[in-house]
Formats: sequence, structure tokens, C-alpha cells
Amino acid sequence: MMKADFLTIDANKMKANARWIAILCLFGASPLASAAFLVEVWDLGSSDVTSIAAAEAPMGGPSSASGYYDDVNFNDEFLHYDGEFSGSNSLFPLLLDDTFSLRATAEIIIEDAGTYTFGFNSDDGAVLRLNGVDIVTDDSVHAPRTRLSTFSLSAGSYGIELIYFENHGAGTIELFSALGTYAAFDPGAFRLIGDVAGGGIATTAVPIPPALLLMGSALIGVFFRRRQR
Ligand SMILES: [Ca+2]
Ligand SMILES: [Ca+2]
Ligand SMILES: [Ca+2]
Repeated sequence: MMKADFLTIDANKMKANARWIAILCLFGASPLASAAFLVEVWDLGSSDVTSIAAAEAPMGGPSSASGYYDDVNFNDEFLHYDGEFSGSNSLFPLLLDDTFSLRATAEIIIEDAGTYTFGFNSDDGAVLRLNGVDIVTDDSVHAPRTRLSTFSLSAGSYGIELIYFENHGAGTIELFSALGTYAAFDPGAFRLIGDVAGGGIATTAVPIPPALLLMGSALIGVFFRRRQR
């Protein structure tokens, strides 16, 4: 009897899981494909954060909040600074204003090999990594400013990671790129990474692990078999 009850509960759980996975699969391989940047924030409370090392210190532990965003174009709630891209800013998660750090991760897709300039506008500091290598660094407290770096890329996908920190005053972070070599920001050339509709480089979220997809397929099989009874 006990065993039968346990099996009933388990089957109901599986049916509920299968429904959700089936619904998610109807919307594509990944439900996060249209908002590829995973953005996590760490609220540092009353502690100042004045370096990338200090920003990364809490990142081994759980974040204060996280969410998926199409692109990285944030400013804070009270001292609106548009940066290079105005009009489509997001407020920081949790409406954080001062003394917090942020990590944005995604995979970018380079369709054509060539020379690219990557950069960010930040207040305060940030570092951009491509496949784990620092490519743009601005490790200090300062007013909003743009930093750029130019290099060659082969076609393919690359892991991208942006670490940012806001100490006090205005806070902003934007992440953008352009095909070609640029020593200064050019509004005609640079696009927000992930803003595909606006001409930006395409991104993908971290894929759902194959094992989970297989498990999902099995559960969907269970769900539909049960429906046919
Ligand atoms: Ca902006
Ligand atoms: Ca602020
Ligand atoms: Ca600031």
C-alpha cells in the first residue's frame, strides 16, 4: 500500500514535469534563446567596491539576484546616465544603486572571420573576457567612459564574460562591438552585443545540458503515453 502511494505521487510529479518540459520545447530548443545574457548581481551592502578583484570576491557564492537580458545596457535608478546607447536602458536587477558587482555571461556567434573592436562604457570599472582571456580592462573608480580593444577573430562561437562594479554616484554599463578597427566610439558602427534586431552580434545562452534534454524526451514520452490511455 505504501509503495503504491509512493508510485502514484511519483507519476503525478513526472506528469507535471513533462507538461512543463513539453511546453518549453514547443518554444524551441532553449526557452532563453531570445535573451541570452545571464546577468547576476551581488549586493555588497555598505562595503565599498573599488576594483575588479573586490567585485569578483563574492562571486564564488550565491548571487543576490539574476535574470536573462537581450543585451547589456544598464543604468541606475536615480542618476540616469545613458552612456553611448540611450533610450533602451535597463535598470540594474533589484534596482541596485551603489556598491554592487555584476557578471554578464553568454556565448557570442561570429559569423564572419575578421577584425573586430569590442568595448564597454562603464561607471565604475569593468573587465571583458573572451574565452577566459581579458580583452578590455578598466580597473578603477571613475566617471562614465568608453574603453575599446581591437583584435582578429575566426568564425565560430566564443564564451563572453563581463565583470562590472558600481561604487557610488552614477552607475552604467554597456557592452558593444563593431566590425573593423576603431580608436574611438563611432555611433554609426558600434552595436550592442546581442541586439540582433539592431545589427548587433548574435548570442546564445548556455545550452541546456544534453542529459536534461534526454530526460525531458523520456518524460514527454511518459506524458503522452499516459494521455493515450
Ligand atoms: Ca545606455
Ligand atoms: Ca549609483
Ligand atoms: Ca559610480
